[in-house]
Amino acid sequence: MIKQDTTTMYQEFLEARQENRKLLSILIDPDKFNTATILGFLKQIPQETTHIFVGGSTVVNGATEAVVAALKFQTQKPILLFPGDVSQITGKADGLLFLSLLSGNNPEYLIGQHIQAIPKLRGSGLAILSTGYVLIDGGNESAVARVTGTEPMSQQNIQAIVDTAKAGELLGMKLIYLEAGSGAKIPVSAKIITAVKNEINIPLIVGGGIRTEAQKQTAYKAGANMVVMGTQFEGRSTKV
Ligand code: 1GP
Repeated sequence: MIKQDTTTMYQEFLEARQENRKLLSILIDPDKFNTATILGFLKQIPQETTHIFVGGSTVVNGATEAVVAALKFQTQKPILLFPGDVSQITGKADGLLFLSLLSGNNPEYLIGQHIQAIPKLRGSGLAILSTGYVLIDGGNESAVARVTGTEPMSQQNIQAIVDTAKAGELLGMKLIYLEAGSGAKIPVSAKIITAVKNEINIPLIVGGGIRTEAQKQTAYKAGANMVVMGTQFEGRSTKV
């Protein structure tokens, strides 16, 4: 497949926002994924899946690239890296969510890993989507909070979350990702999603703890342009 350039990849997000089309991304954590089950996995994910994200907070070196390479043989869906750190960046994917953890005050995840990534990104052909990543309390400790050493934002403090997302937009970020953390007990509330959506003029991604159709629809109705689901489909590819 010919790699999409940044403009084409981002255009899809912009159009979805303008036309109120819903995007669905299924997240694969390479540490929990068995590539031998890939065909069955792809058959069982929802038909309306538009994107596949690959990445995790802690992934063994090389595992992300192996999963991406295997996926590229079996699906035409765009594969976007969702990396926990620089080691997970591979030019075999179509694009990269270049995540800056705006909710935390850890410089390593605001700008540090990003600088280290540049030699890998040079000439990689990856579509790079600058993403303001906002970690919100999902009712249990998330791997993101643990690995980055940052505190999630309280779901009660809606204004602070809105202001954080807006700051990301004004810094030039192309997407905002509201994250309750993989396996969150409580997904990001509809109130928060709507408040952020009403403030920003860029596409909005929401994930963490969304397991049911009803939860997914709630997020869309509240204003998410893309919903990300991971844990719900992990059981379909158990590592042996
Ligand atoms: C985590 O938002 C994603 O980064 C998906 O979360 O695994 O809870 O679906 P779940």
